[in-house]
Amino acid sequence: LELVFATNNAHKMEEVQAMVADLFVIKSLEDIGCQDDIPETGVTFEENAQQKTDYLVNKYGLYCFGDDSGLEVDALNLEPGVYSARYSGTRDMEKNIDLVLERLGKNENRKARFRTVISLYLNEQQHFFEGVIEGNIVAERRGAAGFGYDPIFIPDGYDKTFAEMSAEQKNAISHRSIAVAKLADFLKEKYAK
Ligand code: ITT
Repeated sequence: LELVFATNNAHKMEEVQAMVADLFVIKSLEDIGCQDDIPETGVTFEENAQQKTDYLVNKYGLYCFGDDSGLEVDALNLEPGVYSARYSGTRDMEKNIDLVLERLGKNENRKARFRTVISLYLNEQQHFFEGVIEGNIVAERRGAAGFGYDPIFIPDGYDKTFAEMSAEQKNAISHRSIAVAKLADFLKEKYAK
């Protein structure tokens, strides 16, 4: 089985590759010669994830999956949420993290979660898989691994931020790995040889 992963985010590609390497072959947008900036205008993770796959289905007729994800902070009314990639109005993650920390200030309620929704389009059918990990936002950045908001998020039950964990540690518990495990189970059950 070959599926195109509708992402321009190299970190997502790397994480998902490591999770499904022995299950199916992932093609990148580069592999299919797509350099487009796929529009993301939805107000839910589902809508945005499906926009990524709809785009490839409509333009190339390819079976594919897409990942829309973000950080939901309780004390910020679940922001940045679907706006995680451009919370400060730019894709500059330094600024995006600064804005979360600034808006949260000294608020004692640091509860937050990462959410991933994967859209899969296969055999003329649309499917969704979701992964969530609960945790807390720290006062200051910690760690240099991972990407995005990893330096300010500590998953429940741990004392390290995602950015202080190895890729293997993060991938063992992350929102993305939970969603990818559901995708993998589905593919194994339905399409195993
Ligand atoms: P694609 O749409 O091309 O897949 P993107 O980076 O624009 O890539 P999203 O639209 O899903 O992805 O935006 C999600 C943002 O949320 C992303 O840019 C990160 O800043 C953040 N994010 C997503 N997953 C994350 C993770 O595992 N760790 C930390 N931050 C994450």
